[in-house]
Amino acid sequence: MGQKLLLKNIDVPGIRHYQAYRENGGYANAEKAFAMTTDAILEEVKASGLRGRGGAGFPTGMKWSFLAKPEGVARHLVVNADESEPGTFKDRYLMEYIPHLLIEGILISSFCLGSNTSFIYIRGEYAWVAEILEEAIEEAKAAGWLGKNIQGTGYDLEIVVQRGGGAYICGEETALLESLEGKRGNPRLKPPFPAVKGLWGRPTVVNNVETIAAIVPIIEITGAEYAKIGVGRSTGTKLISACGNINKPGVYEIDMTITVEEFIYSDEYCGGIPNGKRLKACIPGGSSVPIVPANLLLTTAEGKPRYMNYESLSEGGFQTGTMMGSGGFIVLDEDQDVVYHTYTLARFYRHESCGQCSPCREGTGWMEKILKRIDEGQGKMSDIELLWDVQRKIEGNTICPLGDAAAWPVAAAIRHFRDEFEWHINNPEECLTRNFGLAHY
Ligand code: L3W
Ligand code: SF4
Repeated sequence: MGQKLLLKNIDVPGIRHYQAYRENGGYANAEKAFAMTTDAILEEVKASGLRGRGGAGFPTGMKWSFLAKPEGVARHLVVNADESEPGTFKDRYLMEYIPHLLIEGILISSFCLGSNTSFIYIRGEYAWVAEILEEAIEEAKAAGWLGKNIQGTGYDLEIVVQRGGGAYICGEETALLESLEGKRGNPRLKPPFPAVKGLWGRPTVVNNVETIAAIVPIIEITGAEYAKIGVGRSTGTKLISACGNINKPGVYEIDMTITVEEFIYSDEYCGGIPNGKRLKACIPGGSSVPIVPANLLLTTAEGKPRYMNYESLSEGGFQTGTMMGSGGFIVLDEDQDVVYHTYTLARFYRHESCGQCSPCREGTGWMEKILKRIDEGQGKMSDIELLWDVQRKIEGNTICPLGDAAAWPVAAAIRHFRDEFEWHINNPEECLTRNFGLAHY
């Protein structure tokens, strides 16, 4: 059983509310942080090796140290709770069941960064979770953990919960900031990074929900102890939301030392594949990362076991590896049709493209159309090369990572499952009568 830091109290009755959270050690780490200097808190975060849990894995301590501090200009912390990546639902779980962990994390982080107004930007579809957060914020305020002169320290903090309007692109940090400013959620060109020029042009740290929640155990056990959990640059614990063809879908906290095979087959985690079916493929990090076939998922191209961490999952690069991404682990069994799933993902990215850059706006539409006709048995062999060509022209040529995210699954599907594309083209009749597909992910 791996060490639990974020979910250790998740089964405590009433933990959603202040009283139970406080009785189980809640806000003790905020108290501890208030007795430290802001530099000392930053040093703990750096020492922890914590990497951003939203998908990019950027070192949190480094991001915080980039925060500009011009005289007389307010700074902000913005928590990215716009969790919209297909297959990803771990932030919802944290916010829904233990909201005070996030609030305590925001409190410590905001104190360290010098933010007096911090924001939680939550996807609009999580309306009931926004209400849970608002209730928890009121409870924290009533107990003196938010508002003016918190616990007599002289430090003031307000947390504003802002609901999104239903656009996936607003999970991209600069689109999120635009949306928070009341504008259309179009990504900005970077640099400047938000740490220098963010919300209303002010220095802003944007971090994922899980990243900010992890600040609480880092203060509790120290950065050095946190860094001892996990392996290499994959320190601490990671939440994985597992779904698809598995016996036990759900959210798991892992310490990043377990193998992928253990994660899929052990009863502690996914509990294997239903009905004795064989594992076919997996998208381990949310839909924006390359799909890999079972053989390359369980072992690397060199035959070494693959582990559930940033380095091991990406070993082999895009030719034979994949990515940890946001930790949205989607398992496909032998009955799943990769062409169909690639088509549904292409449809998703076409729908969610903000349309600012031509390669993404036009390319996602082309990929959807080509995949649709192949999926429906109306494709021709030259479509495979055309699809390959279109995805290559998107990757690396866009303002934000949505373009890459749309291209990578298509590239990986062709690279690893070309025979399935050919089968669709050679068997048009069967394409129309098959009944593949996962109900939800
Ligand atoms: C200051 C520098 N800050 C980098 C900051 C930057 C950002 C972070 C990472 O995309 C990925 C994407 C999705 N000075 C800096 C600096 N920063 N250099 O570091 O930046 P970046 O550009 O590597 O990534 P990103 O734009 O944050 C995120 C992938 O995640 N993804 C998305 C999942 C979506 C969810 C969701 O719905 N919750 O998780 C999954 O894989 O494709 O590649 O903060 O400002 N010199
Ligand atoms: Fe918009 Fe796509 Fe360009 Fe991102 S890559 S800015 S989503 S058009």
